[in-house]
Amino acid sequence: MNAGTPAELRPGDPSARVAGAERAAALRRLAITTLDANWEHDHTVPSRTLYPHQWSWDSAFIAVGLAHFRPDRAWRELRTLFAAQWADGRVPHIVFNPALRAGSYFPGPEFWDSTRADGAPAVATSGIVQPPVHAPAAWLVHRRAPSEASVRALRELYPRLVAQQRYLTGRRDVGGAGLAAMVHPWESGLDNSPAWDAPLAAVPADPDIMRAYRRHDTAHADAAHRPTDLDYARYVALVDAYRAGRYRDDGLLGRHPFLVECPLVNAALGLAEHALARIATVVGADPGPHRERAARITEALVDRLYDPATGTFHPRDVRADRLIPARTVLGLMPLVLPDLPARQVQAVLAEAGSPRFGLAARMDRPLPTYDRTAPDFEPLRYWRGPSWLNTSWLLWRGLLTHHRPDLAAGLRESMLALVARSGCHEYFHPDTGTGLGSPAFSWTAALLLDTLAEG
Ligand code: 9WN
Repeated sequence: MNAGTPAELRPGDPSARVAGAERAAALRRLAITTLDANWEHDHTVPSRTLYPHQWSWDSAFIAVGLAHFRPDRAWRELRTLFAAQWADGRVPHIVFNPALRAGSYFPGPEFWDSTRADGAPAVATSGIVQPPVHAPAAWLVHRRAPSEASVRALRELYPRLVAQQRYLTGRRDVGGAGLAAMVHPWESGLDNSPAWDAPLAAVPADPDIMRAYRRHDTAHADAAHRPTDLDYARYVALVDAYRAGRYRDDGLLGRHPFLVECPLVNAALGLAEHALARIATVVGADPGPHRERAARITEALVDRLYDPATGTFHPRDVRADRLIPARTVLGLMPLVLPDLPARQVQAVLAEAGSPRFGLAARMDRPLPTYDRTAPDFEPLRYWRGPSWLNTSWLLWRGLLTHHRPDLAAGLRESMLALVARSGCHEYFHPDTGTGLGSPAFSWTAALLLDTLAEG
């Protein structure tokens, strides 16, 4: 994929360097304009059309980007999200903006009905979570723009971040090994990844149920690029089941039809403890317990989700007690962990460099979200093939952590080329780089800023 990008970055060629610098400046301006346009008084919407409320892991990525030009907003973004934290520590995956009219997103606040659940905040939210990338994000924001205000913000956030971890490693430890189990594919952030096909197939759902609701997403994006109605029937059935128990987590194993340990959620969980150890030293708390918890999470992740036979990480279906065979980008995400053992680092690098994902120092195509060689690889459909900036960015950070600047540079260039060609789209065709989904997507802009800054 090299369509439309300047002939940048041939080492030693001064005109290429100028083109590279101009491209970087243009990309930075585009990213800032996109984030400014999506700012909504105390948070950033992922997209004005498709996602007009506040989303949890989006806000973490967005804060990382805001730190590059509006650190005040970065802290505001995180503060607003954590103000909606539940009493049990869960950080909801959506915080609804009460000023928006009913029907501006499905499933909306009336569907989640959160305010009747114990310990929910006054503002309407969803009842599920997303990958806990917030502590790492808070640390990056502080590191990018350290100030008295950032130390104050960290002090305020620290107990909330600790409570978020406690919720995930406590109430959500359904498998009993110290990892968090998801109760819904939306909790992974990769909603319709092929990774969820097998456990979702076991979820009883009325295939016609979607006739009773109006999907909002397909009014704003091509239905062929989105999850199917059958996917949505199961998403709705899972929310129904969880909401019927008032979003309580006791006894989930006996009653909830979808329980999965995801490598991305749990890699984020471990990385969060590493970040909390650093934050603890700034706010005068003890980093020791965080380091111990980080080590336990990495150990459990390797023990439960790594398959020596395939040489990659897989989600574990807790109900069926087996690994899910699909090879998705989720399997590469544990590379973000600084204490990932050398054997698994090598395995992830081999998987990423295989024709399935094509990572290289000079990449001819961007990183896909699913195995390119799989017969059900779908280059246009959401998380079933297209390239997304957030999974690429997480892998890029992992490569920097594990001292692979050559591969990190290749991946970085492929990310910049995508946006240079198509703009701040939500996701991209993994062969042509054509932009898909929302054309002004916040985390694409935010993570672009961060990627640009560390060239
Ligand atoms: C459901 C907001 C969110 C992201 C998710 C992405 C998509 C929602 C949807 O949009 O999910 O949560 O309506 O499809 O899959 O990762 O956080 O950008």
